[in-house]
Amino acid sequence: MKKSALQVARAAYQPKLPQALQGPVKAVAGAATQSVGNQEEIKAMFPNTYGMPVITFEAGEAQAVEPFGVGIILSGGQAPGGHNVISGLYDGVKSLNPQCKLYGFLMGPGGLVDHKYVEFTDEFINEYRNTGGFDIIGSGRTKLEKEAQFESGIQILRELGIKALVIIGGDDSNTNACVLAEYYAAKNYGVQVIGCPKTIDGDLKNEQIETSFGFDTACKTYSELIGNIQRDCNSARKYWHFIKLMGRSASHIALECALQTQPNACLISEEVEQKEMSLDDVVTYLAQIVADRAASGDNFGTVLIPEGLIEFIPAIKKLIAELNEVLTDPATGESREFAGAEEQIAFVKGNIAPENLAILNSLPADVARQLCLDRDPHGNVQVSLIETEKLLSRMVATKLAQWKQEGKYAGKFSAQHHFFGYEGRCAAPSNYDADYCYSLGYNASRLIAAGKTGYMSIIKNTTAPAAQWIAGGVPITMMMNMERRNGAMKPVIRKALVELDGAPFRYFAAHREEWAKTTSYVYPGPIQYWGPSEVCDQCTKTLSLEQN
Ligand code: FBP
Repeated sequence: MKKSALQVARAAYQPKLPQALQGPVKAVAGAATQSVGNQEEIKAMFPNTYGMPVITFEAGEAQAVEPFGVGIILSGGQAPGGHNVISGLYDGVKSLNPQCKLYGFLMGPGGLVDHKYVEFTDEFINEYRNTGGFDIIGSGRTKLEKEAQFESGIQILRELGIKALVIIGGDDSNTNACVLAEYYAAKNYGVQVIGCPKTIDGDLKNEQIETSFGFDTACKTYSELIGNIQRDCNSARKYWHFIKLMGRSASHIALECALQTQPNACLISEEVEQKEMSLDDVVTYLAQIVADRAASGDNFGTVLIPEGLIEFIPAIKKLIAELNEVLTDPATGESREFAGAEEQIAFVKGNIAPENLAILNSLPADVARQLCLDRDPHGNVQVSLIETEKLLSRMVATKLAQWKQEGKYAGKFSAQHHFFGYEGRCAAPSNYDADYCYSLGYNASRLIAAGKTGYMSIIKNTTAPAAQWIAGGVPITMMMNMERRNGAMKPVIRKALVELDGAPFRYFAAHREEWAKTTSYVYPGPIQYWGPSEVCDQCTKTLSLEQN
């Protein structure tokens, strides 16, 4: 593989590890845990993996370890740092015994089911250290949830002598990891399952998980781009830039980018829902900002829009909930099959309540169409395919035209549109993500050696220097509650949405009026890998506000 000069220099970077992982460890167990909700139901569904304690690693005595095999899977959307989780795990298992083997299952969970794998070697791993992407083994969204898949998996795990499987994924994939851990434990198959918190969306976090990996690098990449656009915007002074940002559901990415770049407006889906805003309320809010700036002679600006916005507008949320039910076959719990998109849309329209049909019909045709079409394998609307940035700017233009006729507005409105998502998911990991991910992977090897299953690898205290980071594991059942999915109640990891009483949102809310009126843009520039620590080693503003 031909490498850029940056890649060559970056390959030599040795990610930092917490002090506790720099030598032999002992696992210190805390008190028994409970799930965050529906405790009796979750306990009954996970009799072998419920209630386990949180684990913290401390310095311990070296012990001889027999060689063993480990398998790893990358699941779901790409996130910067995945390769470092794998290299950390590789170095971790080799440090326990150089005869240990690490296998990667190809193209996501499907690789386990279909027995497609590679064995990692020093040479292979070294090619990918500190690089972005998931291309080392590829990723996929196959949902690992059926007994037949688990049974197919155990065959290859036994054949390869694998005693532990590490699944790198978001909330859905880690939920499935927990179901798999429980299944293998119940069957006494002797295979441990360990999860690892990944997603650029930043919504897999809680008391035990400070942040999901990739969020830091992705937000820094988007913020660089937004900063560049803002500088262009402030130079030409003739466009309003409508910028949609990834993050399927929660608005953490949009909020973090707003904290880094100080745009004129940033919508937060969770606030839109809490205030019960309609689509028209959202449009009026943005049009007012445009009109106020125009009154001061500024016919330019930037608006950040979270990808999942549409799902949080209460009337549309109700519509989507009914669409999800209608699109699921109650007999099988699987998605209904249709001959084509038109048949699917006609079926939906004929089977939803009149008030929801009215909402559907009131939406622009392209948005309505996307809402009626297929979900991803986890049952989510594919929000990345809905062009909310264009929808909103179109509606703002219409509102401003109306205000112009009424003599309430006299400015010029010309819009540009952007969608930042895929641009940041495979960026070379920032120092934070490079260190955090390597530590998560290395730490997973210690959870395996300690015989744990149904745990997620965790690294805490990450706003401190890496040596002071705290390594350990959290039982996945602790993060679960029951939620309605595809027409039935399911045990799932609770998603972390933006908390409106949390420090990051409060900081944003305290400053947004000023950012709307005055042009207070910040231009963060590109991620730096070498240089002063205050430039290279900063965590996200979200994390720093949350922790301090
Ligand atoms: P994960 O939750 O799997 O990490 O993926 C996040 C994400 O990047 C979302 O932000 C986005 O909505 C979605 O993946 C896009 O999915 P796809 O890669 O299948 O287009």
